[in-house]
Amino acid sequence: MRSAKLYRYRLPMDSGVILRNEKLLEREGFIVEMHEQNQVGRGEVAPLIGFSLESVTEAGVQLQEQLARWCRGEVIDYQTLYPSVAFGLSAAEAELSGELPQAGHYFAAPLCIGDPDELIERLQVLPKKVAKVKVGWYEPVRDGMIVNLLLESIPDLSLRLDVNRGWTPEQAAKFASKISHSYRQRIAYIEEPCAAPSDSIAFAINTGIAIAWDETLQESLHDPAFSLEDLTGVKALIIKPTLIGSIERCRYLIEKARTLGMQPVISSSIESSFGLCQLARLSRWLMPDEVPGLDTVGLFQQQLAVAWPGCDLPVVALESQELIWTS
Ligand code: OSB
Ligand code: MG
Repeated sequence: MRSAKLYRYRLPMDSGVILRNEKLLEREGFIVEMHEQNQVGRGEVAPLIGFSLESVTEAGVQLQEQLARWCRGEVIDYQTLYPSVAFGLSAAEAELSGELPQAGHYFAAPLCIGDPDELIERLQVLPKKVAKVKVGWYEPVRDGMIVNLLLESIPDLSLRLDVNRGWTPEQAAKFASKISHSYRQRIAYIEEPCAAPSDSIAFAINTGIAIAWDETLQESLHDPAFSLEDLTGVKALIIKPTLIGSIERCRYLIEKARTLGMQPVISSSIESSFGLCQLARLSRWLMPDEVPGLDTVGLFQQQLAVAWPGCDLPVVALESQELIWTS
């Protein structure tokens, strides 16, 4: 006998969260709960506005349909589903079957959006000093000086930077001119320095600073003829399961990236603490040695159902959210 429950959650965000120039006041999504033979598996489905092509409403409709079919004993065909729905359902199935291990990689790379002093403090407690800094919001010269200073003051620090395609080739060159040549290897990668992928590749070649695909990967995946071979030339590949699809699809990409010499990194799409903890488990399972990019729980005012280790925001129970469907 199979049964299922579907919750719709709404969580207030910290007042300063801005996504693609829009203020994000509230995060909305779903938690599915699948029951079979006294076992339970849960998953989060949370399309991200401005990033996912499907809306929350569209995802909810598809999710409910799929759950009803699953309860009747049918097999879920992940290839035909929205990425957010495929990810959440596959996570719930993997938990139900016991395939998704409990242990997680909760030492995510701390995310620094403004204050380098706070970052230095947070890095003290980490086993591996890897941090992520959002750059591109200020003058490229100023960003370059701050990054150079961070690398100078913490000799075992490795940095991931993210520009979200914000620089022109000239701005990117100005940034790089402030980074000492002897530190450039310690920039693990810059995510998408320029608007055009070819400019980002040229930047990497000209400066010796490695780059990673994030937006370029998400966009390419919409092409039915997508092939990861077309995206080589970068050091790392940012895998955001909510934007990519089922665990199986993420796993395929991770393995393929490795054979092509790229470093896959599991990263957040601002899931709730529940979803983030599952992503930490997924990361530990599929990439035990890789530090994931999951330091986004601090963007919320509340956690949901499961607490992120070390986070002292209040945790609201799943039962406090709206139960919209049950079988
Ligand atoms: O810019 O990479 C981004 C989260 C949601 C949407 C876009 C982005 C992000 C993150 C996640 O930066 C955190 C991380 O990758 O470390
Ligand atoms: Mg990015």
